[in-house]
Amino acid sequence: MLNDSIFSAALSRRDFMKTITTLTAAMGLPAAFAPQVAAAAEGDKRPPVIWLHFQECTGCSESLLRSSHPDLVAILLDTINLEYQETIMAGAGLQAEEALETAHEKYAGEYLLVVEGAVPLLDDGGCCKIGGLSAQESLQKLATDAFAVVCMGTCASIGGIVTAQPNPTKAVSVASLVNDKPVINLPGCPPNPYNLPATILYLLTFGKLPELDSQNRPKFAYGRLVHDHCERRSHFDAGRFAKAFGHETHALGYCLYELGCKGPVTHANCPELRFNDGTAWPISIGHPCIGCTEHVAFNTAVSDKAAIVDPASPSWFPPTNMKPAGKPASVASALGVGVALGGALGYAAGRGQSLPDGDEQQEEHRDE
Ligand code: FSX
Ligand code: SF4
Ligand code: F3S
Repeated sequence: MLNDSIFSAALSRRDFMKTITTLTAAMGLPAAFAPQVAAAAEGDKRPPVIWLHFQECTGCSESLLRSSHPDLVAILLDTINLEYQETIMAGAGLQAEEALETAHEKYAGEYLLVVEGAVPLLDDGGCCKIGGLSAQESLQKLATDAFAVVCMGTCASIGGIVTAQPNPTKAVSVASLVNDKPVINLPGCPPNPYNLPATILYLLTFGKLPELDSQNRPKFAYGRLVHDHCERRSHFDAGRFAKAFGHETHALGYCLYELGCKGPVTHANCPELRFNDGTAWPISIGHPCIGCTEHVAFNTAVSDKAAIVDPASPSWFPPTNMKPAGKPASVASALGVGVALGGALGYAAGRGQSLPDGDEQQEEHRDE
């Protein structure tokens, strides 16, 4: 077992409950469920986990296990029985292969198989072999006896950067090769560090897998659009857009849609949970969302504009009386400028005038 963590010893009860409460919220549950989740985390049931790495950058492990998340890592490692994980295990070579073989036999039918990375099919997978087995052989062997397969990251879930054109290794996602087991996809390059512990704790707390969407992603983590929870959304709704990286409109924190933000078509919980101990996420530091949890990423230029299906604010947004300032040109073309849209859409359609330049936008901003 790899669970004797240097993090566990330093975890106070207060820190434990704080992180459990965050994980409870990450599962979409009210805070009242926190004691139940805590009991599951502290219980005797510790699901065995075998964790494989194929074609990837290990950023998924890194974002989860890095030391800025000591409480999260401590809870994860105390909750599961981590039998094999190539990034953090001390063993190597034959010793590591024996550990994998032992865990496979001992926990057949019980273990959770966590996989990072895509699977290359070129030349019988010769470009990614571990312990004499290609990634595909290894996956087939271990998925067969798994209780369920968790695809950690976009590469494993949908192919990600590894399968980006021209896909030189003819790689495919893990999810596309597993047909006879429950598959849970946790895309993101990397996925939010809370998503794996939340998924495992959900399983332990309720004895069942979380509800999944049509792409096998837990709805609690991937049920919302980045755009609908983005801190720059009020700028989008008011028509204030960053014109270029480094431009004053960018420095003022305006909406990044014109710079290619894919938030309007991306499902993820980044705006709420953020990364690096909740301090930052791509949009908070001025970079457009590239849609890393979706197929749109890696085969679309960062600067390409996302299609806007519905420019209106969600109905659950508070009403706004702000005077609209403009709208991005691609929104106009997507809608057909001049089309009269009723109700909430009328607000967006009313912004049919040309996009003000940066100075005008700032003037607008200062007037508020
Ligand atoms: Fe892929 Fe993960 Fe991106 Fe990297 O394991 S989803 S390249 S963060 O490391 O697989
Ligand atoms: Fe946020 Fe991007 Fe939506 Fe603008 S387009 S509000 S930056 S998610
Ligand atoms: Fe990925 Fe977009 Fe979140 S790029 S990390 S889904 S903000």
